[in-house]
Amino acid sequence: MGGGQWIFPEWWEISGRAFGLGGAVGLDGQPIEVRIEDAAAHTVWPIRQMEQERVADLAGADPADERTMLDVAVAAGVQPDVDSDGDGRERFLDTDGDGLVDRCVDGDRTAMDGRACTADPRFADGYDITLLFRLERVEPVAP
Ligand SMILES: [Ca+2]
Ligand SMILES: [Ca+2]
Ligand SMILES: [Ca+2]
Repeated sequence: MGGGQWIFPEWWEISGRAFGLGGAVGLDGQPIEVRIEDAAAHTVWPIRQMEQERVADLAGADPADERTMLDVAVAAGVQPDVDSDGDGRERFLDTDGDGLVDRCVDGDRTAMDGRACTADPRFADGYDITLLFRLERVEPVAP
């Protein structure tokens, strides 16, 4: 998506749950209103997409910022927690402390050095992400 404000990947696989369901039915028994108070959406964000999402594309970010969303997650101490390719959990490291991942360790412990390692197809795990929503009912105000 253009505009540089869309940080989420294409969610080709997503599941959701809704809590606090309510509503009302009309005289014919058909629903006339459905309310959802809380909801959760779940997906796995693959390494392949995270290493393509640049921080610089975010609104208000420094265009010279080379970090990707994977770099940001790794710098925050968060490693992928979903073994998508079944070879064990992969690890990503920033060995020189510049904020950019430069070593990838595959599930079988094979290490690959260099910035380009994150684009190697052997690295295919992902981050389990759940987004929680609280939906508040509002009354529209006339303009
Ligand atoms: Ca793996
Ligand atoms: Ca580095
Ligand atoms: Ca792998």
